[in-house]
Amino acid sequence: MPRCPDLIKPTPDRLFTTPAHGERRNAETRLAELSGYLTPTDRFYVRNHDATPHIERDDWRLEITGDGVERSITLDYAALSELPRVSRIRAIECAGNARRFFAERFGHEAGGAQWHTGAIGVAEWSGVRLRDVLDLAGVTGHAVDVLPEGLDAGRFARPLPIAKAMADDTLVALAMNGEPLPPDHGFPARLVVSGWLGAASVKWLGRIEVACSPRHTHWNTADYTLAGPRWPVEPPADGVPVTVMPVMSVVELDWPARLAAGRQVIRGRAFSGEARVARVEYTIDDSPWRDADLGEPNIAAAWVCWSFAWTATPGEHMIRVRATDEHGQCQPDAVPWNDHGVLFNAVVAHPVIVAP
Ligand SMILES: Nc1nc2c(c(=O)[nH]1)N[C@H]1C(S)=C(S)[C@@H](COP(=O)(O)O)O[C@H]1N2
Ligand SMILES: [Mo]
Repeated sequence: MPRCPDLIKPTPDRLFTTPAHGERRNAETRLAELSGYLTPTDRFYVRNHDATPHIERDDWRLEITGDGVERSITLDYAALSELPRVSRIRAIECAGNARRFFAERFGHEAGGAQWHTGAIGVAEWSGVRLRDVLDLAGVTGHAVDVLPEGLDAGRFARPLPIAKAMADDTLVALAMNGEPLPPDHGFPARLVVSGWLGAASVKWLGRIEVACSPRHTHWNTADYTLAGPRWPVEPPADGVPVTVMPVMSVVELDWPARLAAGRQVIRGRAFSGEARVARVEYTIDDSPWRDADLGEPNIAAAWVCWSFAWTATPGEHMIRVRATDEHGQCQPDAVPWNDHGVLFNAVVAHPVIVAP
């Protein structure tokens, strides 16, 4: 059986791993296989709640409806394509990225796919502004929430507040890295919601409701929330719905990494949902923290590439990295438990085995 029978794109061992409890349809990027600033589409992680649906572009329609628009409308692909074109380089990161570290630190698993740190990617997304699409239906001054719904079997849907929906960089993307969206990434149209958890970026858009009252779905009340004994509850949610992703860094090495002794350049990426990353520091085996070099470009809500040189000596080592964004938000040493295992952004010790 292939790694992900519910996906269309190949997910070879060279490019992907499978997170535990995420079999069939979740593929984690092997960060060691990154090179340029953007994540190539063939190695971009996939997180699906159902099998990738087969959608023909000519049969596809997008309905805009709800009590927050003056009239319901239905658009086809050609109508959507006539709106002004925009491109943005943005990350999409699953709220559950790095979930497995809850198990490591608390002794039991948080529910969901046990991702390492590879449930993040950065692409150039091209399409139209969600604002321009909604305006075709006449958004009223009373609209509160926008609820995009997917055409996959479970009709995945998670609402956004109207202000975020109307933001200049909230896109209905039709293309990824210069090519039409691949089926697994939402063909023919998906949202890209800058800086927010991946679940906001609904794939295979089929319907968008603009509502004058708050919307609630499974995915902002019973999942993708910070929930558990120590968290407040915002009914009808079981906790606090996740929105912006926190500052985070990843190392471009397998887990554990195997390196040859001698001079190595260690590389990685650092990301913050709302800001540019201002600083990346590292320590090896508890040496004093030092600054890594930051590359260009450094785009808010995308990521920055970082690197440092290291003379690796044979044996087992631990690399720790921590990023700080331009607002002074820094990766913590620990995060409190939450039942769904979202927003793990604590500093982790990356194991490295250096051969003699
Ligand atoms: N329709 C639909 N949209 C969806 C999902 C889904 O299962 N169905 N998964 C969401 C989640 S949880 C994430 S993290 C991102 C992943 O986007 P990617 O598969 O393009 O990397 O898509 C989001 N959009
Ligand atoms: Mo996700």
